[in-house]
Amino acid sequence: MQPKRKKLQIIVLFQNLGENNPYYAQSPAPPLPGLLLAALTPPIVDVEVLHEMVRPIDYSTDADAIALSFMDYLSPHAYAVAARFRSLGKVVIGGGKFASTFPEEVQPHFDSILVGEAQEVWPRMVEDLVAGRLQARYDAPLNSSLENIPPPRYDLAERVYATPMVTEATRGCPHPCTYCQLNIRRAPHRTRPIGDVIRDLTNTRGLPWHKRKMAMLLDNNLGGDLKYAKELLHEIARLRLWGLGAQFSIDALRDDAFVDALAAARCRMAFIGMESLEPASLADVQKKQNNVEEYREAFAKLHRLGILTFTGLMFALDEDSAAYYEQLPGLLDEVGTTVILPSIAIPLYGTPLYKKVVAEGRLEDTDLSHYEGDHLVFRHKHLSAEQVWNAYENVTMGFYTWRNILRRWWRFMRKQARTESLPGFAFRLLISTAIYLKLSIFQRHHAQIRIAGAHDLRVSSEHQARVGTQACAETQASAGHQASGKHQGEARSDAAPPDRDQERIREVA
Ligand code: B12
Ligand code: SF4
Repeated sequence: MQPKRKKLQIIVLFQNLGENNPYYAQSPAPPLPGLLLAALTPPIVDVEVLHEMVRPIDYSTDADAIALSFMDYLSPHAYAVAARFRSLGKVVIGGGKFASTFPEEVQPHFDSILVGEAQEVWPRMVEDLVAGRLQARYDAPLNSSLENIPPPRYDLAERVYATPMVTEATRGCPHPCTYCQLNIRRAPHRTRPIGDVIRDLTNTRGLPWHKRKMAMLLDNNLGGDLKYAKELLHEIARLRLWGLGAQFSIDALRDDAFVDALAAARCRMAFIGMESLEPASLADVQKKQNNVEEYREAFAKLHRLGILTFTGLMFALDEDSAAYYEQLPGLLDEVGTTVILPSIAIPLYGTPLYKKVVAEGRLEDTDLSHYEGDHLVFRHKHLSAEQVWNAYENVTMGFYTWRNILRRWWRFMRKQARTESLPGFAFRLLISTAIYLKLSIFQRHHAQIRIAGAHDLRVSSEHQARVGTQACAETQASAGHQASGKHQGEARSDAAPPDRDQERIREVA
């Protein structure tokens, strides 16, 4: 009798605020790792993908092995999920950004981990799994080749995703922003062969027709190599997509040929790390490529071409002041960005920002489940936790009132200049409206859920602030673990004990 074929389930974790009160993000597109790992999986096992962002984990799965993908703030949750699956007799493999940066911390929670990128190593891991010789740890080189990566398995994405076609063309970024994951252990900026990216965008097998025409490039910074980016966009233009999303740093917009290439490729959404309208705060985090004076015209350039701007906005940067927060709603209106992704600055473990905050004795909360952008985990240089919270809450909620959403939509529609036939222009307006509303609703929903939990968050941060003024970061590590918060329950029971946290701080600092 043939031995039973093994089944592998790949789970991309997300923070759902615990099992009793799950929150499902309304993101239009899935992240890439699950679909990519599935594509890299040799056909010796059955494979399925689950995004916790849109549906709960099924612990009664008949899969023999579970692969978990997670970023830093999800690590306590990942350890809990891994422990539960392991107690059910499953083999559990871990990977992703955090596992790649802190393998010693992560490995004990898993049967096996991958440190680094999957393309060169994952097929061998699956072979070893099937042959019963899985090792505890596999290491991929820091500059793994990006050639011949197969197209992601879009057909395995949950149907709720409006844009399942996600891929990346480049990896890495040349900029030194001190809070960025990429500046923990710098890898060279690399590009994929253009033919491979085009193959990804045309591999629409298994997708309904209306999802074959929209795609998203999830690069860290597509603008990291502008010559490559322009060539790629010219090839994408031939695909005549209905809409493309891309991410790049704002300096790329100084290159008009790049902007034209975006428009020709029918880019309809540009994610840009705007981060702050306070020049001193930008300078403090080494965001040298951002010039606040240029924002307005840079965004307007894109809006005229029907490309909406989805811009990151960070609170609690060290040079932020109460006066800046007061002016912020007006400043945002002036620069005219269409959608914002607000978050509180996160000193991700290992980043230069983290090292600075620790060195200055300002780290107050070491519960990694709080490193998701909705908690203030360090003491601000000039402002109280309350001031930061109020600004985060007021600016975000104010930005996403229905009135303001509609006002910005109307402004975006009026800005667009017609460069094509009338039906073509009408179609463009329709697509950009759909993307604008989908993104605004995603962000409004996230804000409402997070702000609805704000009382708990504030209680937590006030508690932190009180202890924070009395002790240095190392002695405060345990205080972070005692703070209350509705969504902390699940993670807390499995989070590393305080002494481990202190050890980790010392190692990284
Ligand atoms: C899409 C995206 C999102 C989406 C979806 C995220 C999700 N995971 O569900 C949204 C918009 C929701 C999001 C939100 C946030 N994000 Co985000 N996001 C991204 C983005 C642009 C793409 C992610 C992706 O698909 N990458 C491509 C994959 C293929 O890369 P990868 O994950 O490294 O995977 C490779 C390896 O690590 C490995 N691997 C990965 N998983 C596994 C698993 C196994 C088992 C194995 C063997 C291997 C393996 O193989 C892969 C291929 O080589 C990245 C930037 C980037 N390009 O990576 C930022 C990024 C992941 N985000 C980041 C951050 C900080 C956030 C926020 C916290 C920001 C904020 N302050 O609001 C929030 C979290 C909000 C929240 N409360 O949930 C950071 C991560 C930092 C970190 N280490 O935790 C990144 C890297 C951006 C950056 N440059 O700093 N994000
Ligand atoms: S520009 Fe973006 S991707 Fe590049 S280092 Fe800065 S934050 Fe990271």
